[in-house]
Amino acid sequence: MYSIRKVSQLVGIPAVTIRAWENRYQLTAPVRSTGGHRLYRDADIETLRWIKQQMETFHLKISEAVTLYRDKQANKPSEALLDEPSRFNRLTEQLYTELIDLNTVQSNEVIDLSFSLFHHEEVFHHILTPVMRQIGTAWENGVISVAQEHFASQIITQRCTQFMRILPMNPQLPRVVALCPEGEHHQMGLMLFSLFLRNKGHDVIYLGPDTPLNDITGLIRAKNIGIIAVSLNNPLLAASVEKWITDCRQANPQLTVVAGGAGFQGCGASLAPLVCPPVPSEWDNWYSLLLYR
Ligand code: B12
Repeated sequence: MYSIRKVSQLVGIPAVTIRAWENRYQLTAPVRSTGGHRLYRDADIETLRWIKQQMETFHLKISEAVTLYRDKQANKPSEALLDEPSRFNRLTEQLYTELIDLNTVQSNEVIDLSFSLFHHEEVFHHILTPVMRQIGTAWENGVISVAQEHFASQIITQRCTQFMRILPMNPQLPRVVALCPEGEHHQMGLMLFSLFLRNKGHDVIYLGPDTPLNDITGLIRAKNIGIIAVSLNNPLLAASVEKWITDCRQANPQLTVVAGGAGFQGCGASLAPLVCPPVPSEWDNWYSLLLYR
């Protein structure tokens, strides 16, 4: 239990404001100590933090933030105080600012807020992916350093990986290995597709960027892999990857290979049917057609 002074320090809201919100909106419900002082629980602190973040991120009045809070409590979609694209944009901008300023805590807070407001798929596609695009472009244009890009990539992939861990798994479904071949460092597309498969219940062994293909051959048998997801951006690597995929399928006829990313765009006829559409909204359709035909 925390005193009002401690709560004020922890959340950065003056004690007088906490009391005013309490009287006006019953946001927090402290118990009283024997001396009559207010005592708050962790849940009260969470509530106040959430409200404060809403007000700062979306420039909301307290009454508007309270409305959002009540909608969230009731599991009700919010009456749009701001339309959805503007909310995505605000969160994307804020996350970008925190990431390039190397602020671990604040970056994670913006991501937490995003997950508290939207479905996780919306967060991946409308907030984390645009931020990654912005970061990559800024890096290529020399606006941000390698250190800033690494920090941002690291935080974003870490948060996506956490999701991989918590989504429920269906052991009946084929196990997947997901990788970018050696030399390929762009991993956001692979991560999104891996999350898509995890969401379906597949066990995904996520190997990520820059993976030597030679190492995979043994792993397919040892781990009873049913699906390999390969992501490629660099078309110069396409020929060698295509050869590896062909050899791999010959050696393991039961294996399903899914190829994705701009690097496969001009690939040969043998690989073309394995290339998945780049637009995530088409993945569902493609999934039912190819994997379970
Ligand atoms: C972020 C980024 C980086 C980051 C990557 C960080 C990371 N950890 O992933 C960093 C800064 C490291 C980087 C480095 C480089 N980059 Co870069 N980068 C980008 C950027 C801005 C965004 C890529 C991204 O994350 N997109 C978000 C994901 C979700 O989208 P996506 O990759 O397009 O994937 C979609 C689909 O293709 C599909 N998909 C992808 N993979 C798979 C896999 C499967 C199985 C399936 C089903 C679907 C699927 O799903 C996604 C759905 O939206 C793009 C430009 C852009 N605006 O796209 C350039 C871009 C990809 N980079 C490029 C280049 C050239 C480089 C460098 C060579 C730059 C350099 N001068 O050194 C290096 C190469 C690094 C390497 N060896 O791989 C070029 C690639 C051109 C090409 N095709 O060869 C691009 C297009 C920029 C450009 N305009 O020229 N980059």
